[in-house]
Amino acid sequence: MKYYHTNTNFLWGVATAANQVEGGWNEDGKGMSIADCLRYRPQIDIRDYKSVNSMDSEEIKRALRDNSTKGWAKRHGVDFYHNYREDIRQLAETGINTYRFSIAWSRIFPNGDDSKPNKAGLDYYLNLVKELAKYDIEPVVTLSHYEMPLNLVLNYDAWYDRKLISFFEKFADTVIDYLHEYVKYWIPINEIDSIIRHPFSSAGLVEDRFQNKNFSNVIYQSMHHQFVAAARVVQYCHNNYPNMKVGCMVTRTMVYPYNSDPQNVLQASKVMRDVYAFSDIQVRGKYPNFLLKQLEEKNIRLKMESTDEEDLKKGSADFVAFSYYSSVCTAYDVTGLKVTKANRTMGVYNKYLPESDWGWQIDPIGLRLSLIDLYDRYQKPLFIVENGLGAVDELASDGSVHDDYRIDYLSKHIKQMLISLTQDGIELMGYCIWGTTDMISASSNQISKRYGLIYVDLDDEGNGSYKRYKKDSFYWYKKLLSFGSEIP
Ligand code: BGP
Repeated sequence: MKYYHTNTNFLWGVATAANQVEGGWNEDGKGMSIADCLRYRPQIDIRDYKSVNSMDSEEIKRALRDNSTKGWAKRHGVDFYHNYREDIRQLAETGINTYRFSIAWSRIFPNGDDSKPNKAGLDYYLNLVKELAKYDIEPVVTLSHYEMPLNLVLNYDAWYDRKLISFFEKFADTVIDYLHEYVKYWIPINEIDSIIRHPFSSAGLVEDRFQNKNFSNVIYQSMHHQFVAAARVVQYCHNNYPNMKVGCMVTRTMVYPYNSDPQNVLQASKVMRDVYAFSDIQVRGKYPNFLLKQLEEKNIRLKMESTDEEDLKKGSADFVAFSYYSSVCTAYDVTGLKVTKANRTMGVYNKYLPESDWGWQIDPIGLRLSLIDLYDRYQKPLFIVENGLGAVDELASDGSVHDDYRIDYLSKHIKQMLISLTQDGIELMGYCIWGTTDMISASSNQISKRYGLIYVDLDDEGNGSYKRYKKDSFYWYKKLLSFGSEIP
C-alpha cells in the first residue's frame, strides 16, 4: 500500500517535554520544579503509577537538601539544554516539518510568583524556535508539561490555590508574546486528565499537605482551576494573535469490554466517558452532565467564580490533541481475570493484543477507533501529538540500534492513521512520534524505557557519555517522510 504525505501542510513530527530531556535543572536562573523532586526508585513497582509520581513532604524536603543530579533523572534529562542545536540538526535530517516541545515554567518564572520573568529562560526558548525555523520546522508548544515551579507547592497549595490561574496566565502570556513570531500552535496543559492519575507530578498536589480535606475534592477543585487557566490562554491567543491555534490535550486510550456481557460493556462505556470528560469541557466549553452527576454522588462541590462559566465557553479549543499508546480492556468484575502489568490503567489483559516491555498493550486499530470517536464527537481538527513505543533498546558495539519492534509499532499505527484519514472522513492536522532522542520516562523516571529515534548513552542511575546514536527507526522515519515512499 503506497502512502504519501497526506497533504502539503500535514504536520509530520516528533515530540518531547522539557522535564524529560533538558537537564540544566538549575542553570541560567531556572527555579526548582516538581519534576526535579522525582527520583528513579527501582524498588517501587513501576506499575504503581501513583507512587512513582507522588511525593510526600519529607521526600520534597530531601530533594531540597540535595543539590546533586545523581538519582534525580529529570534534573539531568539527556542534557538537551546544551545539545539542542545538534539534536535538532539531526532530527531535521529525517524530514520532519514539526517539533512539539514544552516550556519549563520554572525557567521563565523561577518561583512561579515572580514579578518579572527570567530573560535567560525566555531567550533559551527563542533560540530554540529560531533553530527550528532554520530547518522550516513548525513548533508546537506545550506550556505546562509536568514542570510547575516547586515554590508554588511550598508556599501555595499548588493548583488547588486559585491564584495558580493568574500565575499560569502571566507565564503563558509572557511566553506567547515573546515567541509569537515563531509559534502558531499552542497546547496549554499536557494531558490535563493526568491530574487524576498522578496528582503530584501533574499538578503539584502533595496529599499530606491537605490533611483536613478530602483529597479527591482537592484534585477536582485543582482540575477546575486548570480548565479555567487553559480557557484563558485560548482567549488570550484569539484576542491578541488571531492566526494562532490553541489545542486541548488529553490522554487517549480506547477502552474495550472484556467480553459481550452487557455488564462489561456498560463498565467500558463508563470508563470511556471518564476519558471524554476532559476534552468535553475544553471543546464544548462546559461540564458534561454525567461528570456533574458523578461529582454530586462523590459529594464534591466545586467552588466556581461567576466568570468561570463564561471563560470555559469562550475558551473552547481550536483543535483536539491527544497522546495514544495503547488500548485497555476492562470488566465489571476483574476477580480471577489476568491484569496487564501496565502502569497506566491496570486493565484486564487483552489476549488479542501483544504487550510492550512495560505491559502497555499494542493496538494500532485502537488509534483508528480513537480518531473516529474523537472526530465524530467534536467535529474539530485532531492532532496525534504523542505515539511511540517505550522499549529496552540495545546499543551494538558498532553504534547501531536495531529497534525493528519500534519500527513495527510505528508503521502499524501510522498505517491505521492514514487509512482513517482516507476512509473515515476525519480532519487530522498531524502526527508526532513520542520520542526525539531517548528521554526520561514520565511514569517511571527511567531512561531505560527508551522512546527515541536517537539513542542516548545513559543509564537509569545517570551514568554514561550522553553520546547520541541514530537507531534503525531514525532511518526508517526518514525514508517514510521522503515523498512517495511506501511505509516500509
Ligand atoms: C504521556 C506523557 C509524556 C510521555 C508519555 C510516555 O503521558 O505526556 O510525557 O512520558 O506519556 O509515558 P512514559 O514516559 O510514562 O512511558
